[in-house]
Parts: sequence; structure tokens; C-alpha cells
Amino acid sequence: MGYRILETDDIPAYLSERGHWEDLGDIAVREVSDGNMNRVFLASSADGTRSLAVKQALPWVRVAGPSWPMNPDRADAEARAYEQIAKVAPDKIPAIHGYDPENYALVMEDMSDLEVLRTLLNEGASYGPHTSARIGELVARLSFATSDFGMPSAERKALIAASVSPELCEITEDVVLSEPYLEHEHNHWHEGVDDLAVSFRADAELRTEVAELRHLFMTGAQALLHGDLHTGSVMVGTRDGAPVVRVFDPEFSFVGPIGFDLGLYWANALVSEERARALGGLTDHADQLRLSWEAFETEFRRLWPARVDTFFDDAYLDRFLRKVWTESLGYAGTEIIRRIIGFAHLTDLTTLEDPVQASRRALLIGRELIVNRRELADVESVRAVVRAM
Ligand code: SR1
Ligand code: MG
Repeated sequence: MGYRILETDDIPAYLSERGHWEDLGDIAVREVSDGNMNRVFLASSADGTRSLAVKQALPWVRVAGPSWPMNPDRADAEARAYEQIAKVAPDKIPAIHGYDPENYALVMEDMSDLEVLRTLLNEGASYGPHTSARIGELVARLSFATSDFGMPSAERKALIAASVSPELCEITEDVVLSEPYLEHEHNHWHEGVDDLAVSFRADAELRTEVAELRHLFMTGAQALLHGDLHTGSVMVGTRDGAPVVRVFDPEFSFVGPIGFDLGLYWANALVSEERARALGGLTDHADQLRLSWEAFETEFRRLWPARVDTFFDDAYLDRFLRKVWTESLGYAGTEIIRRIIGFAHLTDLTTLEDPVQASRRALLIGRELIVNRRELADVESVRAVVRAM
């Protein structure tokens, strides 16, 4: 039949055709699209005992419309990423019931009993002790398993080839890793940070450091990434009395530098901290970088003895982890900056009555993380940067 864009009314027949739902008399569908890129529908039975989510990639960026065309095969990247994560951390992603490559649609677990982490944080919630640790573990397991430490060389070359995702990588290379430092129509910012936006564009030192991070993003095929690991890509909640953390939306997945995933998560944690500070609601925000890094490092070191290539010795592990730490800080800085003076802003700041102070602090922290990342040796040095602002 070919690719067709699904509307709410099409979902019952679609789920039936795909063998996911039999009794069409007993189904209600609503659209819950929220991210920048795709459409999401939730289908549920009248008595609430069954539900499924359908996510479809459109041939454009959803929030921009047809004026920004985008290959829907990004859904292939998402399906591939879920497959890889399911091998190492099945409890940290939604259950995937099927992928339809013809329609670029995934049928998956309905997670509407959970909450998007960003939404909760914006409402004043704390992270709690589990969320960032689970994120660190997930990044460690996925990155170890898909690196040259966890995967035989030939298999990895095939993964790299299969995971090439030029259009989505180009979005990141543009909106995260260059446009905020140039005059570009995508950029916009609050007038209260005008001077910083102007000075960042004229800042030669900053630009060269971002160029290095951008080049690493383009060439550093260390491991399969989620690719867009911000707090809007994480759902949290409780099931059967136990904490649940689920990472979703890995459509930006490709084989790249591990620090990109950690850095995005850290950036979003640091911005949520600035929101909480502005509102007088700081709780455990300042601890999230440490919790995620410690969980990442512990898990990576736990996996290390099982590496497939023992030419990589223990001293190299220390050196590699140091590099990941430093690169993560740099990517955290770029994510903070692009979310304030670039294209896709964060509700953490845009919903503040007066976002200026928090935005300025975050921008300056972002710059420090990029320019001085090599001198920031540990979590305490990052905290010192935040305190000094
Ligand atoms: C055009 S897409 C802009 C941003 O939305 C996605 O969630 C990614 O973060 C991307 O950079
Ligand atoms: Mg997304």
C-alpha cells in the first residue's frame, strides 16, 4: 500500500491490520504528540485493561511542518536502537510490539502511567535516588556493548554501517554544534541574554572548542548512542511499588562519541537546577551529574573484564573513561547553549515568569564546561563552576 500518514481515525484499522488488536468495537484513540519530530497516538480499550502506543515518523519535522522536510527513515534508526538496547537493558526502554518499516511506525508499550521527567521536574519534583543512576547504567551498557570493547570488530563495522543516519546527524551538527555560534534564522533568544548571544558568536576560543566537539561528533564512532538523551526522553514513575525509569525516542541514534549521551543528560540536569534555583525549589538537582557519572563508570568498569579485545588494557580503560568524562562536559556545554540561544528551547526556562537570571547563569556555565572542560577533573570542579556563577 505504501507509506501513508496515519490520522487518529486510522489507528484502529491500522492496529488490526498489523495484528495488534482484534476487537475494534472496543478501542478509543487519542493523539498525544509532544516532541518536535513525530506523531504519537494512544489506543486503549473501554475498560482500560489494554492499551498501545503508535509512533509514526512524518516526512517533515512535526513542529515545523512541510517547510522542513525530513526523511521518515529516522524511524528505522529508532527501531534499530531499541533492538540494541533491548539486548542489554530491556527494563530501561518501553516494550516494542512491532515495527512497520513501510509506514515508519512503531507499536509499543503505552507508558502513560509514567511521567516525562522534564514535566515532573518543572512541576517542582525531585529526581530521587534512582533516575540518574539508571541513566548512567543504561549509557554504560549500551555503549560498552556496541563499542570495540563489547563487540567483535567485524560485527561492529556492520553496526556502524547500518546505523549511519545522515539527516538526523546533520540536525545535531547544525542546531547543536554550529548554528548557535553563527547568525542563523533558527536561532532566537530572550532579549535579556542578547549580550551573551552576541558575545558567544564573536568568541573565537569558544568557537574553536565547539568545532572540536563537532568534529568528534562527526568522526568519533565509539558506540551506539541514544542521540537525544534529554529529560524529555525519560519517563519515570512507580509500578508495583518499584521505581521505573524508561528511556524512549532514540531516533537520533547513530554510532558516535559516548560523551554526547551523558553530556545531553547533564546539560538538562544543570538547566533544571537553574530553574529550581530561580524558583527557590532546589532539592537534589546538584547531585545528578555525580549520580549518573558514578553509575556509568561503575557499570563500565564492571563490564570491562568481559571485553572482547584484551589488547585494551586496564590503563587504557582509565584513559578512555577520562576522555569520555571530558567530552561529556563539552557536549553538556553545547546542549545548554543551544537550548537557550539556538532552535529548540527548554520549557524549564521558557515557562519561568522571568527566565533571564537562570538563562544567563546556564549560558555561562555552558561556556565554562566547553572551554575549560580539560581542567574540570571531577564532579567537585563542576560544582565549583556552578557555585562561581
Ligand atoms: C529540528 S529538531 C530540534 C531538536 O528536537 C529534537 O528533540 C532534538 O533535540 C533536536 O535537536
Ligand atoms: Mg525526541
